[in-house]
Amino acid sequence: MQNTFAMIKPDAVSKKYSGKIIDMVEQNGFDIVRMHKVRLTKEGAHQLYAIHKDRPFFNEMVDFITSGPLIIMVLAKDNAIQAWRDLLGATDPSKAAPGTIRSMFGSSIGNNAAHGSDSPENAAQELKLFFPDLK
Ligand code: IDP
Ligand code: MG
Repeated sequence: MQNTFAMIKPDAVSKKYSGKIIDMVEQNGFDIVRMHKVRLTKEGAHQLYAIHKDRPFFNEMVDFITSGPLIIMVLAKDNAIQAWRDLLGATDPSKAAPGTIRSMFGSSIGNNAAHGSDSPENAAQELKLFFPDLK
């Protein structure tokens, strides 16, 4: 079993898609190890998105991710990091495969409903940032 870090972003939370997304988590064989509804501070957003700090839309990302409550989760499954990325679909919902979370619940490349760590290194970092007590 592997852990990954997942987040239901403010767009999907405000549209009341959380339950549908959590249902997909469970139906696709992930175990929900931890789950919290939280609000990110600017500082938290800067830490989460540190790897994107030189992108032209960095401030837009920070404003969006701090715009409302989000749901953070630790998900466990065999090969969880890749499996969750596969279930998310492409970053741009209009390019995401049918049946993926972003294709079903995302509305733009920024407002794309959910997040998942993209590598073991980033998963370790994101899990430590949001769930520091997790062993
Ligand atoms: P990922 O979430 O699929 O890993 P990344 O390239 O790591 O995609 O980008 C992180 C997040 O930044 C995306 O999920 C999306 O919310 C936002 N983002 C990516 N590209 C754009 C863009 O061109 N405009 C606005 N926001 C973007
Ligand atoms: Mg990424």
